[in-house]
Amino acid sequence: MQTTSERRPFHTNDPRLTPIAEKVLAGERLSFDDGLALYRTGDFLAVGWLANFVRERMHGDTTYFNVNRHINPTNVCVANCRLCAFGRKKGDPNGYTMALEEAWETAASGYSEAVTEFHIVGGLHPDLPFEYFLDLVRGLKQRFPKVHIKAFTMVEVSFLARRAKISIQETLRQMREAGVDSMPGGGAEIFSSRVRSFICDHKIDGTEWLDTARLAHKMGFRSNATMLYGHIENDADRVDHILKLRDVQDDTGGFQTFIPLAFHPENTPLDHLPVTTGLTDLRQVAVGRLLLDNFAHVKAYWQMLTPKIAQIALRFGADDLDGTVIEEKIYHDAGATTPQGMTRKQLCRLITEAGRVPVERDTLYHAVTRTEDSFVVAV
Ligand code: V47
Repeated sequence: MQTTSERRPFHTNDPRLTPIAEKVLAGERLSFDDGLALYRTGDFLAVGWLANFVRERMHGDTTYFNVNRHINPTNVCVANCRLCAFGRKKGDPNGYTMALEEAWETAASGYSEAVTEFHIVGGLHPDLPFEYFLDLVRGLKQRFPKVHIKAFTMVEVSFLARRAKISIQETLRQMREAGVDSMPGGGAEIFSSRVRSFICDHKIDGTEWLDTARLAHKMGFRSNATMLYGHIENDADRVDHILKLRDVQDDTGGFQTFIPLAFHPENTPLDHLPVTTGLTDLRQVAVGRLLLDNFAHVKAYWQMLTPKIAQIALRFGADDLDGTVIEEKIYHDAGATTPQGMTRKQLCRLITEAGRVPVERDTLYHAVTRTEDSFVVAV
């Protein structure tokens, strides 16, 4: 089949891709089987071409990044997930829990870069009361009223609700009152119960993750959605995961960004598994872009992909690189060798050299313009 995009004609030597390409070019929704074919075809560049076509139709050359700081208040966690190198059991000498003052100081130590977002996630601590997390957020809002607080995954929300013996709805209501503005996409892993029962058996199941996201969206929160790949899942598990996200998005429209996360096995009980390859990483970005026709953004999280693969991903469907990410811990505990942060200048260079146009954004994708020592968000 020969069709033209603005740049060059589409071509594939895999006949399975021809009807898929027709749907993509016509803006039609792809099916489960289309998703499987995109994973299984050997014509990897054709998959990338299609994802890039969609990405450019939605965003042109614009590529987003933000200036954010990660805060992980504790690594003490009851979940003991096989996928994780970050969590520690209570009493472990390498466990830590920040006093509130310490968490606020940690936030302040990155403020010189004028961050627009605090990204807060942590372990499921057996003893910390819900009030600790609310006070943490209240204190941040008081000290940094202009900074957006993206905090607590669906897994943490569900855990905190259970500990506080209140409903998920009431938990979300109190979080919002304390100052949480939106929620990160972590903890989704892979929704398949077969996989989940092996990689994170004590975590909420996929249905509960999706129901919590649905409820949060209906209460007005925006959130992200992740998919952890490169462990024991198969292609059908990945497609199933992505289509479940698409279903919730049809219902709520509350997801902003899809973020595929490559499994890093080092220092986890699954350290015998190989790390993902560049082609596998790029394919997740591309398939995500093609199946998630109702998601505005696909993020190439450079901390996990490496800056080099993330840069190429900007031509395979991604329109967002995440951010400066001061002090990432979760991947670095699992052996990531990427730097723990990047400056705005370094990120802009990656984007520009990929032939794209960098746009600094806030968490909700409003453009940010910088003055000498502050920032202004265009609404
Ligand atoms: O939920 C944990 C993953 C996630 C490992 O919403 C691991 O903007 C690989 O969700 N190897 C946390 N992955 C990170 C996350 C995230 C990151 C960036 C942006 C956003 C956002 C969210 O990291 C966990 C889990 O899926 N993870 N351990 C590991 N060994």
